[in-house]
Amino acid sequence: MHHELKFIKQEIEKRALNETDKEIIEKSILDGIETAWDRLYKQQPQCGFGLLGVCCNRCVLGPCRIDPFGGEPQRGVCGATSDLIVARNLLDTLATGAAAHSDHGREVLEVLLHTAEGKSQGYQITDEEKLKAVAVDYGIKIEGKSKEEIAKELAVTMLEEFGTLTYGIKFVDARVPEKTKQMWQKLGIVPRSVDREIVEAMHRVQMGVDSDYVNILLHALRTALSDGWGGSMMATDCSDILFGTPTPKTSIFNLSVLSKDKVNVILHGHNPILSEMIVKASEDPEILKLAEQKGAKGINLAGMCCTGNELLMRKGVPIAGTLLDQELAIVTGAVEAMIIDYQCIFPSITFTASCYHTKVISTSSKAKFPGAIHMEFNPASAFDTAKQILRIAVENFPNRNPDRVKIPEKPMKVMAGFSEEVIRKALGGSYKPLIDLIVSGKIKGAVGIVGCNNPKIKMDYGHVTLAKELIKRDILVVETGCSAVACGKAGLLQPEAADMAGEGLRQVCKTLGIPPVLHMGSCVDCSRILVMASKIAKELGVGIEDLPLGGAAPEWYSQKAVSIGSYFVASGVYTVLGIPPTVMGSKNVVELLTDKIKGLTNSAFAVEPDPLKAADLLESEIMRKRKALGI
Ligand code: MSK
Repeated sequence: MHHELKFIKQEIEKRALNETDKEIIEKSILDGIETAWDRLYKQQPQCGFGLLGVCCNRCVLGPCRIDPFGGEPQRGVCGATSDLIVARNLLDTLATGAAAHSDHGREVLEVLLHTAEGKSQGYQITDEEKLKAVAVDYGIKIEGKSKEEIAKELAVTMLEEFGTLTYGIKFVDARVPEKTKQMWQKLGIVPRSVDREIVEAMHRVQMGVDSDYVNILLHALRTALSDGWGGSMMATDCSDILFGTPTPKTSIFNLSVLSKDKVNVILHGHNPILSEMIVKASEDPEILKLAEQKGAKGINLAGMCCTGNELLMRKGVPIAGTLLDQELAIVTGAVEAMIIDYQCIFPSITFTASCYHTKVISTSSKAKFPGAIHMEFNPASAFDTAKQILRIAVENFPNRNPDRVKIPEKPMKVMAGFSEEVIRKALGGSYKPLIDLIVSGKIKGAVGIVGCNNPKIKMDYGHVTLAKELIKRDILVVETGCSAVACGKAGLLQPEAADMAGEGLRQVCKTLGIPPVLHMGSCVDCSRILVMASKIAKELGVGIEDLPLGGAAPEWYSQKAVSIGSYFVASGVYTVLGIPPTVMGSKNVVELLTDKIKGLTNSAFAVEPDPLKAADLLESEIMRKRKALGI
């Protein structure tokens, strides 16, 4: 028994950094619930060919694989080498991620269009100032037009840009610094439209089409740019128009945000169009009365993954956790309903829920989960559906078994809501004060830490260690996605965290009353980082590739992260990955992505699992760019 307990404690320590997570991981082990960590263990050893990216199963000549040690076979049945197989697999992966972000964006645009036409229920145009600013970027005349007319024209123009009608993305014209654009023109990677690049990527990976790994990787960069400066940027901007541009908010993070006496509803997934309506419905008197009748003291909404980030940024809704917290939230035994749309939802989530009283409610026709209650969500009846969904959650409250409930009691305070607009306004309307601080060396530069959790790395360790190390070195950190949540759980998103920063950054944060790690939103909101970088570059009259910036994804898992990392690198931002991508089976591909690309975009990928060494790499790259700028 003593040995067993010791083993459990060791296992918990290996799995997570945060104490509240550890408490529930212990419960998951004692309850006998299988989680991602257990499934990773059962998958060992993982396929060596797969890890190197040298297996190909895209046609039935195969599946084929290449001997990574130089023996036979050296070519697949079609004749593809390891370079081609690796590059094609990478393009396929990246296009999947770009499609996910961009399809999310398209749904937001459709809601904007329906709202402008008066065909949606419960939505409204909340940020007219942003609507007008984006319309101007899109070359739309706004004088004398109602907000609905402008919104309709904007939504239709953006939706057309998804296809092939316009042969260009207006955000690229309006927002990318001239020098950076010229770099893309030289490389032939200016994105032409969102869907076009993704469809062309699918065409190129068909057997017998693109067989040149360099050509494939260049198209990968173009596809990623159509995501970052296209689909994701449209998602961010139009979500701001519909639901409001984020402003600073305080809230709380981690599994302690669940309530002992209220109906707990977790909002998990990515798109704010569903979750915003659930927030609205949760304030409906009829729903609140039902909750009271069922013995609850109200409704407690908590976010998870990026839908959580969307709600936090605009409404201050607390966040229960990141990717690896989704199962743990259910294991608390206190969740009445987990409402999901799409992306980052474990296919096994309904299986986990079946061990407790939790109902999983799926809402998108494109993401069904066997065992979930499916309540299709569409803009025309959004509010009614949101109420129906909440009724299911409330009626499930009496089924909660108090003997199986364990909720941690250490919520962590956070400050979030740092949109690009807010940061710029706080600086007095231009980036000049920030540029001055960078020139003076008080702030050496900035790094965007983004991406997920991955059970291959102790949960949150990569994000938190890297962020702490960078701020200590006077490097400002901006974050999105699960990275921001990880650092929030560790207390880095509070103004008091400035005490952990180097002297220069500490002074700046104390003067402005901001944390040294700024939460800029969800995964699609990495586009806010691009906009901020581009505005700074324009003020300085240089390209983004010249700025002392870096990117990092210490614990990434998703195809979407491949797209984000690639549009960072294509935009000129050196990016360090904590988990190796599946490209190591091709020396040529690795050399191109980590070295040769520097001559093309003044940036590159690096792979470094140790966050302290990753901080060294990022700092030296920032210093290199400072030197080149003469500062
Ligand atoms: S939610 S893509 S696990 S950051 Fe955007 Fe988190 Fe990664 Fe999903």
